Amino acid sequence: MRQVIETHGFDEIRTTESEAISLYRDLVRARRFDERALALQRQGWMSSYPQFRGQEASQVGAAHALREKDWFVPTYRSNAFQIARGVPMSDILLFRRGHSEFQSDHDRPIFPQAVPIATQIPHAVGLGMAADLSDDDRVICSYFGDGATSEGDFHEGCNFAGVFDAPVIFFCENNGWAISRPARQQTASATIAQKATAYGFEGERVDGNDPIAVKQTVEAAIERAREGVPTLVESLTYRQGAHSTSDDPSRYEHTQESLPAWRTADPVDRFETYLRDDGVLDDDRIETIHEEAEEELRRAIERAETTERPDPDELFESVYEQLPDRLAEQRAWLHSHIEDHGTPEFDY
Ligand SMILES: Cc1ncc(C[n+]2csc(CCOP(=O)(O)OP(=O)(O)O)c2C)c(N)n1
Ligand SMILES: [Mg+2]
Repeated sequence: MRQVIETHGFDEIRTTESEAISLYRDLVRARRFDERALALQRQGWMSSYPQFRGQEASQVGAAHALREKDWFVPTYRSNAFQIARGVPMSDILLFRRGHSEFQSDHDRPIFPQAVPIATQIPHAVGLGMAADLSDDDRVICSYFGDGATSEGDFHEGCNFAGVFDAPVIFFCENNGWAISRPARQQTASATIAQKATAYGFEGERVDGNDPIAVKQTVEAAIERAREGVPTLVESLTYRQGAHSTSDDPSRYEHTQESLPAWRTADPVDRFETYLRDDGVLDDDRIETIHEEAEEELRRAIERAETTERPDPDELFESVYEQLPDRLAEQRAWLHSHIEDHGTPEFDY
């Protein structure tokens, strides 16, 4: 497993000072976003929110490895990746206020967030096969959790990618939990990474709390993918918060005594300490980065608040050309409800 946190000197770990600061800035942007988003949800400002606290490095590091043209195929917990990839924070907030499409005109190749577990994995493989068939050297990076590895879609996606040499990175964020189910009860395999062997490609474990290690792992996986060899990355990280704002972790034991300290360590604090020790960051610089992130967030919230609310009819679009009777009835009910009671301002 790559664990470079004990290594010192940026030459040794193949990164530059400016890249290290850029990683740190994105960790801070992601962390502040996550904290504020949780508070906004609690105020009834937006719908249910899945925190990613503790997983920032596992996402930001990989986002820095991807090239502009590469596809990112996210889950509901991949917001830190999207922030680092340049998706405006307002878009992420608006998604949680009912907008299904990005509202800004950013042009990053990113799929919609998948909420059904593992369904995005075969989509990612299809994208990879399409890229391969059209001689396009794009790589597809698909995120999912430890729980997703128990789904048939995971197996089918990996099997197809191995058989058809699809340029895909299967990025499993092993955050220790699938809601209340500890990861150690998810599989009888010793590791998730080793499952790659059965599919005929590479599997690698990485310290997911170390953004530089994650970035280097994904860079190597991109190179392999371009040669037609997929990689299953198991990023060892930790979900510090609840599963989502609908979860009550006090109903299950939300600690895992058996995990080592590096696994549950806070990735933002740890990287900050590392960069301070190396003389790359000082108080002033850190304060400026936090202030800039706060200002960006303030503008994103303002933009989200001043964006017109989505048309409730959008709920019924995009899936069926012809609405089935059952959904047509529900739409008619919604219309009469709005006519009688109006559209509620805050009803999350
Ligand atoms: C197909 C499907 N089954 C069940 C669920 C309910 N569900 C939502 S999140 C979750 C756990 C997923 O755990 P993991 O894959 O480890 O991702 P994490 O939430 O830890 O990021 C489950 C079972 C779902 N969304 N989709
Ligand atoms: Mg999980």
